[in-house]
Amino acid sequence: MSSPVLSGSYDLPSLGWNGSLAAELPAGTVPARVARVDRGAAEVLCADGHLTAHYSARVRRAAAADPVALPCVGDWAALRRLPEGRFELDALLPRRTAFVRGGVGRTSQQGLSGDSQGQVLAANVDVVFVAEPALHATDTADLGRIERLLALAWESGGQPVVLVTKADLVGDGLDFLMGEVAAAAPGVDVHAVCSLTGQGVDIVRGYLAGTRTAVVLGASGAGKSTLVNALAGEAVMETQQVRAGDGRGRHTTVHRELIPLGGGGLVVDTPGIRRIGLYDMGEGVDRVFSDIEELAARCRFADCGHDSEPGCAVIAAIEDGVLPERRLASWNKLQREAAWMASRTDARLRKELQNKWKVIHKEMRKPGRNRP
Ligand SMILES: Nc1nc2c(ncn2[C@@H]2O[C@H](COP(=O)(O)OP(=O)(O)O)[C@@H](O)[C@H]2O)c(=O)[nH]1
Ligand SMILES: [Mg+2]
Ligand SMILES: [Zn+2]
Repeated sequence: MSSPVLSGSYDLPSLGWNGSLAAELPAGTVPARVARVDRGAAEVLCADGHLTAHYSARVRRAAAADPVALPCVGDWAALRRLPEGRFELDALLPRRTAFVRGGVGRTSQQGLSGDSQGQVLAANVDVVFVAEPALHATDTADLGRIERLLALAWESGGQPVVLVTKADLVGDGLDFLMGEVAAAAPGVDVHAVCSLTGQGVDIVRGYLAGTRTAVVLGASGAGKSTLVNALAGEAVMETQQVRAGDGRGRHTTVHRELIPLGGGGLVVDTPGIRRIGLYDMGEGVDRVFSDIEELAARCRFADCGHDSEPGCAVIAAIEDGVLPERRLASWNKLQREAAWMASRTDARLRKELQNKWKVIHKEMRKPGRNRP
């Protein structure tokens, strides 16, 4: 049986292939970029086209030991051609960046539950677009969602950018809205986009110059797939049909998927994630709240709790209307979550995680190792 070729052939450099990746490729293998994953197999883009490659026993074993070793969208993989002509995904090349989420959910007892193992949502991503629809972005909870996604984005190693989508829906309110969002995203570019009229789409495309790869995050219905289609110039992703009555769409995108854009660059569309947990987030949270960190440095007491202490620069900024009170609450919440996550996982292990896949994949490439 040969691997089903779903379409044509890909020019590797247009997918981001370069000399430093080539230097990591194990002998006798063929490079491919993971476009989508399913259980036990990945759809990959390579010189032989768009095909399905099942995981080798070695990849399955590594992933069973640590989910971080599981192939994910955006990964560069080494394929091995089996005697029957089929390709097997036999190793991952070192990841340049990785978008890792923690396994955090809620339980009635502790408020939070989770596991200490991260899950890689996308790899080798240069830009993380956080899409928030104009319709909802004034809502306090949604500014909080922007902050949470930005914390993850900073940790991923990619450049975070906030996109206020469906800009056509707010009319004159757009300037105010953009100000609110910008205040929740210090040091981050914020752009208004309307995928229907094309407003802002070229600005978004500008982040994908050359062979840069972006991931689009945001709630279901934020307009992510519609934006991806606008970037591609054709309907590559299915978008939601608006339901009669409440004007909201239904879930459509169910897989994370890497889409090479005709004009250069690649973009990963994602389904809406209901609640995305932090993972190894300390620095990401600090960056999202850099304005509060700066204020806190000016508090009278070094250990100020920014609650009711005298000489608190943070409280003073809230009283002066410079800092929204919501932001202090959001900072406290994400810091607690980051600290809780850190307490669940060994600090040394978490540090190691950042480079773990490099080690794993070096191990995986040793000839003869882990062979049955
Ligand atoms: N008014 C308006 N509607 C949009 C815009 N972009 C997307 N939508 C609509 O919002 C709904 C959800 O879009 P979709 O791209 O499927 O959202 P996703 O779940 O984030 O992928 C669809 O009905 C789109 O037609 C926009 O810029 N303006
Ligand atoms: Mg979608
Ligand atoms: Zn203080």
